[in-house]
Amino acid sequence: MISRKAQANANIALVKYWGKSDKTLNIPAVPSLSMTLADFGTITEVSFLNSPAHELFIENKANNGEAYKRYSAFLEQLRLLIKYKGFIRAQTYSKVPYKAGLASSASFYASLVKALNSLWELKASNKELSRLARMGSASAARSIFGGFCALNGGHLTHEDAYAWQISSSLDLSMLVFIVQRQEKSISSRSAMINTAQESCYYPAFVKSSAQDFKKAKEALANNSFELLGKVMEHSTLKMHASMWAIPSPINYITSNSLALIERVYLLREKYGPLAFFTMDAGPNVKVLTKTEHAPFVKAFMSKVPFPHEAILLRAGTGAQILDECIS
Ligand code: 2P0
Repeated sequence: MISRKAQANANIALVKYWGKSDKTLNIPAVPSLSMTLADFGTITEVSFLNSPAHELFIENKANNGEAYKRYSAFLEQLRLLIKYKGFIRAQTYSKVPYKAGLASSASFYASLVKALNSLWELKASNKELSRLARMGSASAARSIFGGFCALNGGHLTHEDAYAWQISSSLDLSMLVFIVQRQEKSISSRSAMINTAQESCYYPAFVKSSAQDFKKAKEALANNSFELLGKVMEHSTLKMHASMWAIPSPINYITSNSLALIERVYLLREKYGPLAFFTMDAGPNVKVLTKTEHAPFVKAFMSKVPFPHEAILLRAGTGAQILDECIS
């Protein structure tokens, strides 16, 4: 059986994508900027299937639920684009907890597209793969690339909505504090659509995102960790504030998340701007620091009085084809 296997790492947004300008093509309403993490991702193997439907296996278990519906709809879009009529089986294995605000869909769709590119012999560039991955999950466009990565947003065509790598000499690490592994009650997809439709703060989030994106790019170009950290926290809090400003508010922040945020504030008060926090669509908190300060920051942050896991991750590579096959 012909199969192809690819690996892609999760990425964490420093400037957040939240909301879509086109739901069918899945085009983000705002530009975003991220860091791809090392050794924190998903492996997906794809093969041709002689059956009347696509198949999806997550951690060796056949999936017929929401994940399958989304995967299957995505494959239908791809098949139309590339004019392919057959069906696909995907088997996927991940180090990233599912639906916990830790970018599991980004690493899945990036690895899926990378593997399909090889299986279908598309010979597509990474720029083109980022467009395709975006249709599965917009943040996946950024996981095609390693290091720091930008993704276009706004009223764009499919052609113009792609991701690209941004070079910087900053050597940063991300401390991922897992305070909850359970799946979130509301998916980021529903939450962002709801926010865009209902939040009185959302227009301000959209308007100010271009400025955040510009500042973050400048910070990377000038190796300014402090500016990058400040922009990241600003973007994070605006995103969450916009979710709170809905008649039926969406809240991902728990008391443990807040305790971690306060500990970051305390760290800065005592030792200066060594670390900045971010959060996504879940209660887990990520702390950005220079790699040289990471062990100190981890030890300081870990003194919070509740159970948690702290994973220290450096910047990682983009999506890659793996030689050996799972089956
Ligand atoms: C991001 N998030 O920029 C933002 C910040 C979560 C918070 O992208 O609907 O799974 O599949 O395009 O990419 C999570 O949403 O949403 C996300 P879809 P996605 O990383």
